Amino acid sequence: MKICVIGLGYVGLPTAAMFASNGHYVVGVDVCCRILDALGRGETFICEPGLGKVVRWAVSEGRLIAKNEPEPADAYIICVPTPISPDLSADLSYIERAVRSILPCVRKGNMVILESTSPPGTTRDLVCGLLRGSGLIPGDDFFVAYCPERVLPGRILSELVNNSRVIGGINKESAIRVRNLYSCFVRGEMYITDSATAEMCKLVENTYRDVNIALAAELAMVCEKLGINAWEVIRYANKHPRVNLHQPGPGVGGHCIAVDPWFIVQKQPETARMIKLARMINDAMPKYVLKRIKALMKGISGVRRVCVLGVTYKPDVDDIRESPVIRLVSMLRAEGGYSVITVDRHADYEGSKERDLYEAVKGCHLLLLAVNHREFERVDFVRIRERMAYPCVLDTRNYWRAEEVEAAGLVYHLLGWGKQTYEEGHDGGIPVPAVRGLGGPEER
Ligand code: SAJ
Repeated sequence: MKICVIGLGYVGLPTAAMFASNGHYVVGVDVCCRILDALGRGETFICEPGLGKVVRWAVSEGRLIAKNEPEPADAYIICVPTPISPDLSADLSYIERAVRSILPCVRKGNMVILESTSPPGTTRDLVCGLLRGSGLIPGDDFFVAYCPERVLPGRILSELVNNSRVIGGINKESAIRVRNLYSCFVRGEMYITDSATAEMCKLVENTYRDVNIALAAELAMVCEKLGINAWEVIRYANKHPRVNLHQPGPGVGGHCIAVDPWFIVQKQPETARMIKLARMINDAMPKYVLKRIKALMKGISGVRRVCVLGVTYKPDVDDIRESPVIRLVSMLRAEGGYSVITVDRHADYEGSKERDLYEAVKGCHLLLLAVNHREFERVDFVRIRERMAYPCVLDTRNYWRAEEVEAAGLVYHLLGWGKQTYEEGHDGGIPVPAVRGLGGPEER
C-alpha cells in the first residue's frame, strides 16, 4: 500500500519508518523544512535507539520519501501534535489543518487514521465532520479510525512492535481494516472498539500514571513531615501483590502525562475532580523542591550557588519539553540571590551539554540531582566535595546511596525523606524526632 504519514515527530517518523520497512511505500509529510531536508538525506533529528538505521534504510531503498504536502494514497495516518491551549483545553488546530490537507486526495476505499492524543469525540465529530468536505461519506465510502500510539520515548521502536493497541473505528469495518494494516509490524494484541472509547483509553492510561505519581508526591511530602522515608515505604508497599505505587520526583514533565489529563477535565470539569487535583499536585512539585532548597540554603550568606544535574523531562532522553526541572531553575532565578548552573549531556539547554560536572560544582553550595540519567549513577563524591563551597546534596530521585555520599563528607538530603535525629534529654528523656534538612513550618 501507499501510506501518507502526516507529521514526522516522535510518533510519526518512527511509525512511517516501520510501515516503510514492512512492505509499504510511505510518503512522510511535514511542514518543517529542516525535518524534510534531513529525511531526504536519510537522517533524523530524533534521538531514539535504532531509529536512524531504519530511516536510513527506508530512504535509501526509496520506500520512505519526504514531502511538504500529502499526495493520493491508500491510507492517511495523522500524527500531528495536540498541544494544550492557555485555557487548558486541547488545541486541535494541527489536526484540523492535517485533515483539510488530505481532503483533495481522499478516494473511495481509503483509510484515514488519527494517532494524535485527542479528547473523546474528536475522530467522530471533528475529523469525520471535516472529511465530509471531500464529498464522500466517512464509514460508507472510506474508513476512519482512531489508533493511538502508546510508545515510551527511549523505547519507541520496540514498543511500536510489541505493545498492544486499541483501535477505535467509526464503524466495525473501519476498525478491522486499520487493524489489518497495522498487523504488518505490530506483534502485540490489537483490540477493536469505537473511536471515543479508544480516545478515552489513551487519555486514561496517562492519567492513571499522573494520579499515581501525584499520590507518590503527596506521600513524599507527608513522610517528610513525619520523619519517614517515603521511598522505603513505597518499596515495601509495592511488595503487596495488588499495589504499584509510582515514584515521587521534582514534577511530571513531557508532552503527554503532564498534558493529557487536562483533556478529560476539559470535557467534564465538574466531575473529573481527582484528575484535576493530581495535575495540580504534580504541577506544584517544582515549587515544593524550591522550598526545600531555600530551607537548606538558609544559613548561606551572599549568592547561593546551585548545580543542577539533569534538565530533561526524564532520564536518558534529550527531550526538555514541559520539563519540571527547567521550571524549577527559572523559579530559583526569580527568587533572587541564587546562581544556577546546569549539567546535562543530553539537553540543548544553556550550554549544559558541554559542561563538565566537576567543573560545574566548583564553588557551589548545593548539588541537586534532578534527573537520574545513567551517567549520574556513578560519580566521584570525593572530587565533588573538594570543589564545593558548602557540602550539601539534595537527591530528588533516590538515586544515590546516602552512606556513599556522606562518606565523602557531603550532607545527603533526599526528597521524601524526613530524616529523624533523636535528641535525648527532651520530653522526659524520650527521644524526640527532629526533622533534619527541612525548613521550619514557615518555610513549607
Ligand atoms: N515520573 C515520575 N514518577 C514515576 C514515573 C514517571 O515522576 O514513577 C515522571 C517522569 O520523570 C517524567 C513524567 O513522569 O517527568 C513522564 O514520564 P513517563 O516515563 O511516565 O512517560 P512519558 O511521558 O515519557 O510517556 C508516556 C507513556 N505512558 C504511559 O506509560 C501510560 C507512554 O507509553 C505514552 O505513549 C506516552 O506517554 C504518550 O505519548 O502519550
